[in-house]
Amino acid sequence: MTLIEVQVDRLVGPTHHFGGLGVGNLASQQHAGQISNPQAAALQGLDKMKRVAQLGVPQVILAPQPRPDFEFFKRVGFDGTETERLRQAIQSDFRVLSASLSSSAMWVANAATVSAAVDNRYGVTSLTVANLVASLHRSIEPDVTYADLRQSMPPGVKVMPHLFGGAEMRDEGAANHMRLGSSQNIAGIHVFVYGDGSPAPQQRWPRQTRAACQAIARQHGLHPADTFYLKQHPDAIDAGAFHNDVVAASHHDLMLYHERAFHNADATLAAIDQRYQQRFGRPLRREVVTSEQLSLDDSVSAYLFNSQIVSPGDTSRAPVLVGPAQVRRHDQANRIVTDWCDRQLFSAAIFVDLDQSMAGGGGPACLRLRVPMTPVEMSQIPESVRWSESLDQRLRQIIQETYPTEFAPAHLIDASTLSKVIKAQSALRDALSG
Ligand code: SUG
Repeated sequence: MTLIEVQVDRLVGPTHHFGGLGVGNLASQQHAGQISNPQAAALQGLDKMKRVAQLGVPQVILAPQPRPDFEFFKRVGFDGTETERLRQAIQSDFRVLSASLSSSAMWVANAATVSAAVDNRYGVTSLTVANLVASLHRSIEPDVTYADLRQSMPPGVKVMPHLFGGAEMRDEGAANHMRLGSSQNIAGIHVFVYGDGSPAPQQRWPRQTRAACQAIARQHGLHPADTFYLKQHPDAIDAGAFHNDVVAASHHDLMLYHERAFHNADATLAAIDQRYQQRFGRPLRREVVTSEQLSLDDSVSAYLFNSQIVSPGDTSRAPVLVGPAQVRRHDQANRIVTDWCDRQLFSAAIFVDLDQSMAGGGGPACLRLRVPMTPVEMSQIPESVRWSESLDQRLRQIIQETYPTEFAPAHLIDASTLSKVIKAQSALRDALSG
């Protein structure tokens, strides 16, 4: 029996903007205050989904989370009607305003951590929604994420609410987790990556803790012998790798990473190799990129490791790498991809323009959550959220008709902009609920 990685993306919302809110995220900080183009951002996301779906990969689409988040205004002390709360935020607290409008839920690699049914003691495909407590704007995502995943996943899939425990349990989901396996329905090997503990980064706050990783492994009932923990290298966090998927990627038996992605990892990596070999009867393929080939700084600016790796529907083909256009424009990064393709690690490399997402620090891999499913589970995904040519067309039309082409939070002073944003979001929710 096979196991297929379903790709779940969330549409970029009409209030996508550059708030500079991403903790330890250089692109987010560099673009803070620039005017965004939500319409282009959403279309770029849809273009990527189309490229992936056309490879024969199952693609699920979620609607943007509703913004502004009027409940959040209330919880931080703004009262009155929705319009009054919004006006108070505009007048007195830019960070709260910006957080309430953030489209950051589009980066669904941070939505949840996932294990396949075959991986865990309960025999149930399991997801733990990430609490995202490291940043103000992302901490408002989990409740809607939970509801959306419940609705869009097959009925047998277990979606668990986010971890409790505040900063000590801070969790950013699949961006800090790698499932090594194969296309067979055989238990995978789980590698969790955390950033806290000694040695600590000098300049930035690690967003994922070891305690959170361990709690998720327990919740899912993962087998301890199949579960490993790696510490992010503090230099990588300081260089702007605010998530592991900025300096490492994985797919089935392939693990790609920068030589400075992990701290003191040799023994754990050797144990992972051994486990993989025992389980799958062949070696894990570990591809290490040295600093000489590509510096940490350039890994962060080109986002090579944030490429999305997918197995095409034509199973005779090697996986396809879907990289950000920035990689093609970067000589060294591009050379590495060419070498990987020459050596048949990938049957093709496709480059996609995601400039609007990249400016917030999100590449192709940030924009998707992988959920490994059996064909039976896949057949139970609600039709309304599955990518199809006609759904793609409908969503594009709504976005072209309703999304602003320029946006900054202060634009919401204008009541007609607010009403357009709200209309756009509800039209998309309707289109995706069948
Ligand atoms: O959490 N950016 C996101 C980017 C997330 C990328 N995800 C992965 N690497 N998987 C973040 O920092 C930018 C928001 C702003 O600039 O206002 C932001 O939230």
